[in-house]
Amino acid sequence: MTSTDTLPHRLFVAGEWRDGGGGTFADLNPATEEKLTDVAAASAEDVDAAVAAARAQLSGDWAALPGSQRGKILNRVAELIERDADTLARLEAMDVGKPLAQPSMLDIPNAARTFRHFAGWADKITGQVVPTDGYLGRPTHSYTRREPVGVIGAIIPWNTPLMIAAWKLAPALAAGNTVVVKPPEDAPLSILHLAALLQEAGLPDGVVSVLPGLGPVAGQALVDHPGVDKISFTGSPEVGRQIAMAAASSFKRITLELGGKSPQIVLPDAELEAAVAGTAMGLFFNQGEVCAAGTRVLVHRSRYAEVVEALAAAAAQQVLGDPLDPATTMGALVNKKQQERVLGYIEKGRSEGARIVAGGSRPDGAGFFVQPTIFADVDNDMTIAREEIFGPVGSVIPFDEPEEAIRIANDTSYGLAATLWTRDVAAAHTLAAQVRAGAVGVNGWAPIDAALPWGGMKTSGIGRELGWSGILANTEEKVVTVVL
Ligand code: TXE
Repeated sequence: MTSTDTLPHRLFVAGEWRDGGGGTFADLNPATEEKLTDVAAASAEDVDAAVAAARAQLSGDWAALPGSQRGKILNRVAELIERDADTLARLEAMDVGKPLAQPSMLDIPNAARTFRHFAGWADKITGQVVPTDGYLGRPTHSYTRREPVGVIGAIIPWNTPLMIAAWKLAPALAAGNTVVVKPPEDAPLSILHLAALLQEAGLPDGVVSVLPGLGPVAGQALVDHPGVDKISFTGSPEVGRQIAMAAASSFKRITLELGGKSPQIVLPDAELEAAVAGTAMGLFFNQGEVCAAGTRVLVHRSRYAEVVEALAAAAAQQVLGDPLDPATTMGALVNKKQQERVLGYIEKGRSEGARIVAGGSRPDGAGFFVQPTIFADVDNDMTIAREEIFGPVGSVIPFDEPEEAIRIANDTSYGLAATLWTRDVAAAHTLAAQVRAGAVGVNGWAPIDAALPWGGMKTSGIGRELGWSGILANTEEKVVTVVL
C-alpha cells in the first residue's frame, strides 16, 4: 500500500473512483522532495456531482437508516481504521513529513476513537418536551427535534489530515448529514484511504465523497455551491475569512478553526522538569505545525534562565530526519512555501532583536526541514510573538506577576489553547478562567479527546467541534407545537 504506484490518487465520488475534471497535481514527500504520486484534481463539475449524490442521500437510503444503524457503521469505520493503522500511519508520515511514531500514537488512534465516540451518540440525539403557556387558551404539546443540517462541505488542512477529517466526518454522520470532503493538496492520501474504509464499512454510496483538488478551485466550488448547507473548515484565517464572507451571503452555516498563538504559562512553583518536557512538546510536536502549538512560553522571571536553557537543550536533542526512521523525532515541514515562511519568521525575530538560543536555520540537504528554534528575550509585540508561524519556533517571554502573565497571554488576536504549569490548584483554576482560549491544559499540553469540545475564541475561529457540541454543530433545532 505504501509503495508509490499503489497509492490512492483518484477522486471518490458517489461510491466510485474516478479521474478529476481538473487534471492532476503532484503530491510530494516533504522529507525527500520526491514525488509520491500524481493525484486527481476535482473540478467544479466534480463538486456538482458529489453534492448531487450527497443531497440525494438526504432523502435516500441514508436518511432511512435509524441512528443505531448509523452508529453500527461508524463503529465499523473505527475498527477498519485500527485494522489499517500501520498503513494509515505510513501514509500520513510520508505525505506530511511527520515521524511515524506520531501518527501511530496520536492521529490514527484519535481518528478511530472519534468515530467510536460518535457511533455512541448516533442513537441518542434527542430533543426536549417544553412546557408553554398554551395557544389561544388551549393547551399545547411542544417538543424540539434535532435534525441534520444537510450537506456539509468539510475542508481539511495538511497538518493532521486524517484526524481532522475524522473530527468533521464522525459527528456529521452520527447526526445523519452527508459530507463532501476536500482534503489538503499537500497531504490527501490518508483521507483517500479513509474513503475506501467508509465504503467497506457499509456507508451507502454518495453519503461521503472525497474530492482532492486545489483550494481555489475545488474548495471554492464547495463553498459557493448552493446545494451545500454548511462548511466546516480548518485552515488559515485568510481563507477562513473568505469562507465566512461567502457563507454570510448565502446563509450557509459555518464552523471555522483557524489556528492560534497559544501561551504556555510556567508559574514559579511549577514542577520544572515536567513543564520543560511539556512546553517543548508543545513547540516541536508535529514540527510545530499544530493549531494549538504553545508558541509563546511565558515564564516567571525567577525560573526564566533555567527554562530558556532547558528548552534550548530540548531543541538540540531533537533528531531531524527520515520520518520512517524510528530514531527521528522531528520531520520536515510540509512544503517549500512553509519552510520559507518559517525561515522568514526566524529572520524577522533576529532583526527585531530577539536572541536565538537554539536552531535558527535549515539543515543542509534535501527535504523541507527547519531546525527547532528557541528565541529568548522576546517581547510580546514582536512579530514572532504575534503571528502564527506554524513551524518549530518558540518565543520565551518573562513575566513577574500572574496578572502580567494573563495580560500577555490575552494580548493576541488568537484564542485557541493555553497551558498552565503550576502545582497551585487555586492559581490553576483562577488563571484558567481568566485566559481567553477555547481549551486550557493544566500540567499537560493540549489534551484533546473526541468527548471534549474543540475550537477557539477571537481569530481562532467560530463554533466548536467534538463532544456534544459536535452534535449541536451538525444539527438544526426544530420546534413542533401541537395544539390540543
Ligand atoms: O492554509 P489554507 P495553508 C495556517 C498556518 C499556515 C497557514 C497557511 O499558519 O502556515 O495557515 O497554510 C483549502 N476556498 N494554518 O496555505 O490555504 C486548502 O486547499 C476553499 C493553520 O495550507 O487555509 C486546504 O484544504 N478552500 C491551520 C485548506 O483550505 C480553500 C491548518 C487549508 O489551506 C481555499 C493549516 C478557498 N479559496 C494552516 N483556499 C489550523 N487551524 O491548524 C485554500 N483552501
